Parts: sequence; structure tokens; C-alpha cells
Amino acid sequence: MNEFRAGLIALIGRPNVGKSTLINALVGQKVSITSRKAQTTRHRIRAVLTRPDAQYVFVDTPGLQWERKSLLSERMNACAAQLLGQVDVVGLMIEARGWRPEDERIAEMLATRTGSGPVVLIINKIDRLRERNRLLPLIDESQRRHSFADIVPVSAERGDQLDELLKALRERLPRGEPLFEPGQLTDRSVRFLATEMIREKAIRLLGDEIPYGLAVTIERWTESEGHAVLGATIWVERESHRGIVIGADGGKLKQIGRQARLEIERLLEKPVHLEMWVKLGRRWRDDAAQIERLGYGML
Ligand SMILES: Nc1nc2c(ncn2[C@@H]2O[C@H](COP(=O)(O)OP(=O)(O)OP(=O)(O)O)[C@@H](O)[C@H]2O)c(=O)[nH]1
Ligand SMILES: [Mg+2]
Repeated sequence: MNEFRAGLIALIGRPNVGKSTLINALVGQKVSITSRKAQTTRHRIRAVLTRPDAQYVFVDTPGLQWERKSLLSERMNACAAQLLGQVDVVGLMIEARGWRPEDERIAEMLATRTGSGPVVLIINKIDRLRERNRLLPLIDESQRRHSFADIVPVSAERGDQLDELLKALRERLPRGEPLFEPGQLTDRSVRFLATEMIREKAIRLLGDEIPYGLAVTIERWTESEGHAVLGATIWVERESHRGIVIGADGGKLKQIGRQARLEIERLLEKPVHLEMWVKLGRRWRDDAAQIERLGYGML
């Protein structure tokens, strides 16, 4: 008999390997924002997939990194480490291009921890491999490095091999009742998702001009039957960044606002009026009070 299984699966790995992209692909909706830039995810976000035979509660985490140290990155690393003791399965993600020293560092951390669940290695971005025959040696190498419960190559972007991954994860989930209502997609509020959508558009549209110092808050949220009015602030760390975010004649900010608004309208299923400001929050990534205020404190 196929007994129902349910549990938590943490996805961890260095920044930019595709953790959030995979979670969105698995649950079939955008729950976690993604971008080409490292450290896009700053919060722990749960995303739920309920199938007739199992409920998978994925926990997206900020990419682990040790260079470019800040109080924020330290908090993010601590958050991921703490999480490991609370989940049933860990999905360690690397890229199909091969192992990097940072990947090995995370794998070692997992190997030396006692009490965390089985680790499934997820090799992502296989669509980027020009020669598929490079995959087998990589799987062999991975097996030699650590004793993974399973190794599954996927392409999060193309949605390849996701059923194989779900099968491998299900086998390692405990038997039990669903943890969330079957219709629930995430533990995060609509307001949180809207804030993140604005941050995603800003990160994506600003290219490499402002790498890491952006934060977003929503101060005003009035919703009626027919529409919603939102007021949001983009926080930057330097005065010179304000001008970049606003752009010539306010063009950049308008573009960010337009793209974010369209996505928030889909989320709320009603027209949205979005007003935005750009403000200076000096060195907020090293300021505990500000990290708290921006909602990154409890990660
Ligand atoms: N070609 C290809 N690109 C991918 C794949 N999965 C993710 N990407 C891209 O990789 C980049 C990083 O993806 P994210 O999902 O934001 O990565 P992440 O691991 O969540 O990153 P952090 O939140 O910064 O830790 C984005 O530009 C994605 O479009 C994949 O399977 N194939
Ligand atoms: Mg992410």
C-alpha cells in the first residue's frame, strides 16, 4: 500500500545554483524570487506541493557564502545551519559544470553534522551541458566525495527530471499526515510576496550596477473589492545609488514599478496602483536594528 508521506525538505547550496528556480518549478508557481545575481534569496521560504501520495514542504534558503562578509550574510549562513536540524531531507544543490570549493565546504558541513536527515544531491542546470556524457563522471565523482542518499540531475529552468527528483525525495519522507492544508502554497503572506516581487524587478533591471545593497519595504497597503493601493520604498546604501535606481527622468524606477505592478496584479487578481520611493539606509547590511526592521532578522 502506498502510504501518505509528508515532510520538510531544505534546499541548500551556494548562491545562484538555482534553488529558488527549482522550488518554483516544483510547486508550479512563483513563490521565491530568482535572478542571475548571487544572494537573491534572503529569507527562509516554505513552498508546499501536495500530491495524492505525499506532501512536500520545500524550504528555500539563502545561498551559503563566506566571502563578502556582512552581518546579513552571517545571519543567512546561521539560518541555513539551524534549519538542518529541523528538516527530514536535505537537498544539496550543485551545478552540472562540476564541484566548486564552496560546494565541497557545504557538503563537508553536512557530512559532519549529526542528526540531520539524508542528503540528496541535486545536480542542476544539466541543460547547459554541451556533452551529456560529462554527467556520468560527475555522478561518479560525487559518489566518491560523499555518501549521498541519492543523486538526481535536473534542469530547474526546463523542468527536466522533476518527477524523478520527487520520487527520490518521497522515499525519504516520513509517513504521516499533511502538515499544511492541501490548497496552501506557501507560509508567506501576500504582502511578503509583493515586497519580494518589487525587489526581484529592481535586482534584475539594475543589472550589475547595484550588486547587493538593495532592500524593499511596503509601507502602505489599502485594498478594496475593486483595486489595491500600495506604497513601497527601495532602500539603497549609498547616495549615488539613489540616482541609479531612479534613472534619467525617473525612467528606471518607472520600469521597475511597472513590471512589479503587473506581477502583483496577477497575485492579487485586481488592478494595483503602486507608488515607489527610493531612500538611503546607510550600511544597513551591517546594522542589526535595520536588518531586523527590514524583516531579515528572523530569517
Ligand atoms: N540554464 C539554466 N539556468 C538555470 C537553471 N536553474 C536556474 N537557472 C538560472 O540560474 C540563476 C540563479 O537562479 P536562482 O534560482 O535565483 O538561484 P538560487 O540558488 O536561488 O540563488 P540565491 O538565492 O542567490 O542563493 C537564474 O538566472 C536562473 O534563471 C537551469 O536549470 N538551467
Ligand atoms: Mg534563491
